[in-house]
Amino acid sequence: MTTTADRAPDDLEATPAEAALDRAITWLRGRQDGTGWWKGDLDTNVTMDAEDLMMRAFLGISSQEVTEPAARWIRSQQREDGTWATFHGGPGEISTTVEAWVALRLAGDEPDAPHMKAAAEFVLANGGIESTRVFTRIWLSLFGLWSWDDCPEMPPEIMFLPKWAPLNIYDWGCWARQTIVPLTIVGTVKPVRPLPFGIDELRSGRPAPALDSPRTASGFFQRLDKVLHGYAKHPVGPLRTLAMKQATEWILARQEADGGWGGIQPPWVYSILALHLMGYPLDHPALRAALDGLEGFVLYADGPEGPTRRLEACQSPVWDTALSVAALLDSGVPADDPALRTATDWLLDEQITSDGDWKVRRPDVPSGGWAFEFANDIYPDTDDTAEIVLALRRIRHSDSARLDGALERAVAWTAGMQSKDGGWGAFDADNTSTVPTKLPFCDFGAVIDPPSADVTAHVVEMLAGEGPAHAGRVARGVTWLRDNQEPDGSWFGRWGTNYIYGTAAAVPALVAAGVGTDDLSIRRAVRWLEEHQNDDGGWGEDMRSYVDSAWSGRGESTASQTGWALVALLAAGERSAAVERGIAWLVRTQRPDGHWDEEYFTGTGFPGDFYINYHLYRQVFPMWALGRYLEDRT
Ligand code: R03
Repeated sequence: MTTTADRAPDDLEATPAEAALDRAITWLRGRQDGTGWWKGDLDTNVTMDAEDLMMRAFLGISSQEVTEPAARWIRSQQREDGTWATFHGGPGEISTTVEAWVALRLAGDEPDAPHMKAAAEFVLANGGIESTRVFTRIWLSLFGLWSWDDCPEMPPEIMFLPKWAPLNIYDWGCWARQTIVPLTIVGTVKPVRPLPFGIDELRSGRPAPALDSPRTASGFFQRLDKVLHGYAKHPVGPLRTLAMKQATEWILARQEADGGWGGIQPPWVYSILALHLMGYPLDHPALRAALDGLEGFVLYADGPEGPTRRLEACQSPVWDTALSVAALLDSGVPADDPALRTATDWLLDEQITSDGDWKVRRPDVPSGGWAFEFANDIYPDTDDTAEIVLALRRIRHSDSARLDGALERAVAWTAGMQSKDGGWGAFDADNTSTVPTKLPFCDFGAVIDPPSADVTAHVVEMLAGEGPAHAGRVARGVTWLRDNQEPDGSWFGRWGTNYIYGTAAAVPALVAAGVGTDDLSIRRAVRWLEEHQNDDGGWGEDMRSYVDSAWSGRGESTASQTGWALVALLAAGERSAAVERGIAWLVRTQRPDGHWDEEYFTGTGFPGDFYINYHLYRQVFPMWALGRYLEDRT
């Protein structure tokens, strides 16, 4: 077959889709690091930067070199109405706006400046700091701007709970686990370091809301919280000391090679605070590495007002590399292309061959997964691992024994991480207890990691290609997917937005697992996608679909979501006018340099609460679609 990669970009016989794909290949090749990986910027929201400035103020290490460009970035993200949002085009969000306001006060902005007054007005109109999330009020408490008595307790004695007991730390999603362990220390010390300003401008004076009924789980835990507050004033001393020591050791044992924890900002920052409060000096090797390592998550840019500095919540090199390898392969780049070979070698070096927290629930499963980030050996995830296996199975490598061995190991790990219900969560098996979600502490973000349709689909698609040994697991995964299809024919997207993402994962997986393209579940998915195509030919879905089902499958067209929808339709065997119009949208909206623009966020950190703009999604997913579309026709 003649691949698009074989053709010169100015080939007069290339169709518009072929020419677009050629330009896209060139753009993506040009973005590979010399050592083999791809990494797009990962945009989230200004709580990252606000908390960085608050952390520095708390530790007494603020500097103009950090504060000024960070404040400039925060100001640049404020919208006309004075608010900050958690995604492009989203509504003002109160906790984000409060944290940004405090950070700008730290940077010297005066409360009567117009932009600060506008922010304060929005905060007051929406219930004041009394209405912010627990994490925001913990930050305020560190400075005496909120009372520790009015923050939910999270006692360090949670470290003593055995792994079968409700609420033990292994019943929490790994990101929540890594966050609450250091926060038990912070919340026990309850430090207060006053600032030279107050935040009365943001107080509504509203009394705390009434407790829920004692017969509900949330009402029960609200009352338990009062008991724990009492206990915190007179704890059994030696127990508390031992618990704090265990928490500290747990944290130290999980520090990664880059100085951080879990490859994500919250545990990183709270672990720094916890170690510091346990008496570790800032020049202790663990804290030195942690503070220096944070610098690796910083993105610098030149804004219209001067240099800016912003912090990534997380970094996605492994994920981006897997998606990019697949994009190039789909585009017809040969399986032994040098760019793919260096990417493969880099990925092979990243494979995790040591144990992590996942082992608590799956003690008999040997290691072999991949994590999302550069350094996160304790928390590999099944989603990254599945996508890597899918991509690398198609690579022709000079050391095929090494590649095969690595993939065998990865397949065994992923298979072993299947949950009892037949699905797959991202980081742990059977992380399904809903008890943690009922705590008053947990008012932000998912705190458990149960199986989701997108992750289950990626794993099913991968295992389906791994031979009959996995047929039983695949069959149970297929049943899980069938059982979790929405009544309208779509699937929920846990880590990408939203039903378009879930559906784009599920359809190719079911087909790979042998479900016929004429099966009713596939037909219903196709119909849902076709019904949600925009008039311009693209697809888009607003983040609001996570809180309001009227937004399901609806929103302005974006490159990544159009790519996803097409991937699903093509897997379903569709060669329809809808497909042609989608392809035409991708061709029409591509930039001359082969890239696509995408201001809208299409990645999900936590449905309803935390969203991600992965900068490479706008590139790799259109390439998946164009490549698969063209491959079919040659
Ligand atoms: C896309 C698929 C691969 N996928 C991995 C995706 C990783 C996504 C980045 C995660 O970044 C986080 C940011 C976070 N914030 N707050 C929390 C958090 C966790 C991860 C958080 C929320 C609640 C609690 C603790 C921490 Br409790 C900003 C599978």
